[in-house]
Parts: sequence; structure tokens; C-alpha cells
Amino acid sequence: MLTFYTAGESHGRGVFAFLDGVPAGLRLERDLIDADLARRQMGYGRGGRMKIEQDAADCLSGVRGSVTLGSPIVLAVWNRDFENWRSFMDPWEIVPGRELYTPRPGHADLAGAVRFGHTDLRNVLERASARETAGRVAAGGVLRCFLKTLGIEVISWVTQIGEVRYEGGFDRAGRDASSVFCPDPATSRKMEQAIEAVMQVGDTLGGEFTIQMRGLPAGIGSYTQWDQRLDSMVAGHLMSIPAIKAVQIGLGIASASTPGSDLHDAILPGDRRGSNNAGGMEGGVSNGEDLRVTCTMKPIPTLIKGLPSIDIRDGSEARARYERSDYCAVPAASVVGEAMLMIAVAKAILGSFPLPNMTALLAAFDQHRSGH
Ligand code: EPS
Repeated sequence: MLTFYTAGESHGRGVFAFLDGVPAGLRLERDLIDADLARRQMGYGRGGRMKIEQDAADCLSGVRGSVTLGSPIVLAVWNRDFENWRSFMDPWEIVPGRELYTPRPGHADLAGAVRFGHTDLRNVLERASARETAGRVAAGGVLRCFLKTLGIEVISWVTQIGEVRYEGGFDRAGRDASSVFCPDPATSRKMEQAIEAVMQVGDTLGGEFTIQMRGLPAGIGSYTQWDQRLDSMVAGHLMSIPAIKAVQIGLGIASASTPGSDLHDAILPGDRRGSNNAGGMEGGVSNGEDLRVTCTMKPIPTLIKGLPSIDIRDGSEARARYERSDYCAVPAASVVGEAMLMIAVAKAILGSFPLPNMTALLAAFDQHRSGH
């Protein structure tokens, strides 16, 4: 079984990813992992923090000479900003001055403080911050190498910022040339303008992105138990990304208004399907078509103008405190979405093929693939 966790505070020493169960003998491409981390820092509308950080994965265990050992892997993404926060974030002795008492509506501040009994909201937001997603992307990079070895590729693109929508398909050159990760230049410009408009009034903007996985063979996941269903694993992993409010698989919400005769993907001779409205999964099992998932992101809850709130010390009216934030992080979230999809699918593959090294896994996987 593949186990994945993160640790780390936003202004602490760093963000850490822990992966256990990655087979031995997997060759890792450091550039691939760091390219994902660099992409997560990009996107029009990011805030000042991204000018400070230069995220890269420092591998602390489980890898020798670029090859996995089969032992637990720990990756560190060090926070450059820690130098500015050392006195407030030191594990043993801190100086006062960075306490927070006015929770942001929409963030974990208030509910998180209730959960753990914190009286200083800093103790919540340091961990609830989306800075944590750097650890997810570092781990996702390791699993990108794993999936690439199995002939599986993951891509994503932004389909909506605010009210500006893109209905076209994926084009790598277009996506990579776009500051908002949308393949079409004219739509990208409109998305930038939508972000600029909220920047001017100190507001924030959400949106939507689509992730596609190509090359996953049929038969991964299971219909036999709810938590082994691939769609349940995929949705859960993507829903866990901060600010994601909806996950759609294939045609998703539009399935409700589509008659069954139009919705279901005809099975044709020669291993072909008439369409892919199911998004590559039927009955919780991959069906050999591309996995296709769309995620909706709400606007970031940290606003310059500060939303209505209270001071938790006395319950009096107050505006939520603003320190620094992003205006729009949908492009960055699409990179996190890729990582979480890769983690979910890698868990499902290793659940079906619990083999200790890549030689055995590749042999079993190739045999499975050729059976279809
Ligand atoms: C983020 C780092 C954070 C925020 C952002 C994501 O850095 P800081 O709080 O120092 O500015 O920029 O987090 C949020 C917007 C949030 O609401 O949690 C990052 O590395 O992605």
C-alpha cells in the first residue's frame, strides 16, 4: 500500500512530504519533480510570497543515485521565508507579535481553532495555508516518474477564471505560453483581465480546471468495496485540495440532464468506445479511456479589504486581518490537482499490484495491459 502524508507550517522551516510503499528500483527524474514545483508557483494573480520562494525538492531519504530504495521517501521543500519568521516560528522559543484574533470567513481559522482549542489563530493558519500543497506537488512529482515508467501521462489546463470560460481542448504549447494555463491566447487575455479587475478592488477570484490522465489501462480500482472504487479515491484526493468545492468526473453535473441513451459510452468492436462521458471510469474501475476530472475552486478567502468577522477574544465586530495573499490561484491549483490525481491512481495501481520492485511491477503491469 502507498501511504502519503505531509508536514510543515507555512512560515516554518519547510514543507515535507512522506511517501511509503513506492517500489524499489524506480528511477526518479529530479528535473521533472522540480518542474512541477516551479509550475505550482506560477500563474497570473499570485501574491508576494511567490517572489520569495524558489521551491525545489530536497530528498532526505529513500533514494540513492536517483533510484528509489523501497524504503520511506521524505522530501523537503524548504521555506526561504522562514528566515523572516524564525523568531515567531521557532519550535522552542518565540517572541510575541504575530498572533491573530480575527478569523477569515471561508478559511480554516475559526473552525480550526474550535477543533484544537487554539486561542491564537496563527496556530491554525500556519498549517491550513495552501503552502502545504508544495509537499503534495513534490510527492506528485515522484509519482509522475512512477506513472511515466508505466506509460501513463497526466496533463491539466484551466477552463474557467471567474466568469470567463474556455471550452476547447488541451494544447501543451498554448497552455505553457499562457499566464493562466489556458490553451487559448484570446481567452487567456480575458482571464487576465478578470483577475486584474479584482486586483484593483482588493478582491479574489476562483475558477475551474480539468485534469486528464492518458495511458491508464482498464481494470484499475474495484467495484467490490466503496473505498476501493477509483472514482471515490480520485474525488476524495482532489476534494482535499484547499478551496476545491466540487469535483466532476467525465460529464459530471451535466449527466443529470442527459438521457441514458446519449450519456453512456457505446462499446464498439476493436477496444473502442463511442464517447467518454464516463471520464474513464465505470463502476469504480478504469475502463481504458482517458481519465477526465474537472475541479471547481472557490475564491481565496484572504481579502485586502477584510471580510466581516469578530475578534475571538471578546466577540466584538471586526474585519478579518489581511497580511498577504493571492488574488487568484486557480492555475497553481491545477498543478496540485495533477499531483493529487497521480497520488490517487498510484495508490490504486499499487493496491492492485502490491509488488516490491519495479521489475516485478512492470512485468505484472505489462501482462495485465496485454490482456486487454
Ligand atoms: C502559498 C503560500 C502562502 C499564501 C497562499 C499559498 O504564503 P503567505 O501566507 O506567506 O503569503 O500565498 O496561501 C493562501 C492563499 C491561503 O489562503 O492559505 C503557497 O505556497 O502556495
